[in-house]
Amino acid sequence: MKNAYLNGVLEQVKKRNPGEPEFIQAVTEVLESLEPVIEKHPEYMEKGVIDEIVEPERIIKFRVPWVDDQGKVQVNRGFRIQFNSAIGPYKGGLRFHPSVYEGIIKFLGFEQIFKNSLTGLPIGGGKGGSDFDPKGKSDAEVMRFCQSFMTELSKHIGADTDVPAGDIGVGGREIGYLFGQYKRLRNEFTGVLTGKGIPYGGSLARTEATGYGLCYFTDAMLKDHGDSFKGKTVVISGSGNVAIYANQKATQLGAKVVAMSDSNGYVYDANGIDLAAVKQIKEVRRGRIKEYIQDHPKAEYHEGCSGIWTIPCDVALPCATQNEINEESAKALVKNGVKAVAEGANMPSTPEAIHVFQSAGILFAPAKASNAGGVATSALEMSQNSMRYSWTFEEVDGKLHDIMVNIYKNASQAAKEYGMEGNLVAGANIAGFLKVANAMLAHGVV
Ligand code: NDP
Ligand code: 2IT
Repeated sequence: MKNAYLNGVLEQVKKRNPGEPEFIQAVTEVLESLEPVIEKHPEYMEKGVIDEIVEPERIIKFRVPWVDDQGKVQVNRGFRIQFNSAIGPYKGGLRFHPSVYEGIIKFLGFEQIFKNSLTGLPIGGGKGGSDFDPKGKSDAEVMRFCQSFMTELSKHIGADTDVPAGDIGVGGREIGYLFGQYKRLRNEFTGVLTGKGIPYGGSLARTEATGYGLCYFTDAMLKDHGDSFKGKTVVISGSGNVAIYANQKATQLGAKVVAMSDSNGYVYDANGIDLAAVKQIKEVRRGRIKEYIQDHPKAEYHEGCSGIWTIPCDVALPCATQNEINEESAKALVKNGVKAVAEGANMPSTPEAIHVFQSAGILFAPAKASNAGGVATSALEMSQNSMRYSWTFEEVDGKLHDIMVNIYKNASQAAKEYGMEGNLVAGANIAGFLKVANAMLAHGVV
């Protein structure tokens, strides 16, 4: 980065957030993208908007005690980072995974500001979670954990204040327990969480939204370059919520998905992954992806996560976790002829991997833009809750589709306007930033 002011902001962020490499990584990328913006609009620098935007408005950190099935007390740590409320109530998921610490929630909350802005809907940025590991826990243990987590969280959220949702390790089951506890504590039935079950205020198509949205975005990007999903070979990492519905939509759009994974390993099925089997393993049995080969003898299972990127494919959709594609994996994808990489997970490509894709001229869709369909549909769930009304699946899916095509257009337009045509990383960061920054300017410094 050449700009001395932006370098100064980054130095300050590094000093204030030691031991949080994921947060520094996310901030560095955004600040780099903002160089041409500062040159054209020095007011964002002069009025302190950039100094403010890298500092969360509020960090809530709390103890989560719960009793396991053996009667033993367990203690986890809970977080909610309310990062930016310039354009709407804080909005973003909750992640339950043993790797969660403040730096992970901070990076996710920071990314969420720009992603939520890109959706065009009135939602600010936030994120939360816990180092609780739902794997191997009984339903009753998960319920007691969720109730304890919400007992504290309920003091800080609300339908017009902060609206959490799911992320890794938080799906329909967890949202149900969290909602039940909020309702009990507050005696109020509002849209305080999204991703709710359909019988109690959930939106149709929210379950599918992130994966579907990722494919709508990728399709728009491919079409803009005279191509489409038809006949493409696709590799998808992960086998959770995002991965499953990305597979479903890519297949509907004419592609063949040949591989999926979990944190232990990946399966390769040259005939195309049998998605019903994956759903049965992951959504119904909460099992491991290697169980797939038990009734698919022609499929292969390999231990380890990174090997999935050595499978030749036209389109790669990383849908598991941060930094899952490093430089070496990116080079393997390029060598094998990948045409497009679109991020379903948050920050799945390292900066070095992004550099490899962009210098090879690969179409690259950054997470903030390409995975925004989940939170966009969450915002549609909030609208429906406020209206005490619900739209049909087709209505929600149609809105999601249009939102994703618009995000693609806005990100590519912003990249062009700031002299970086085709660079959707810069375009998404800039387009997401401008709306939030202008709202912050309008509100003044308090
Ligand atoms: P799920 O918990 O449903 O699935 C996560 C998947 O990723 C699982 O297959 C899991 O494997 C794998 N995974 C998780 N952590 C790791 C790890 N450290 N190393 C390797 N694999 C891992 O989560 P989602 O599908 O909801 O989330 C996936 C990604 O998408 C995350 O980055 C999330 O932030 C992002 N995202 C999610 C949205 C949503 O609406 N749910 C919206 C936008 C982005 P295993 O079962 O072995 O842990
Ligand atoms: O990363 C994300 O955008 C999410 N996990 C979804 C957040 C939401 O509020 O729906």
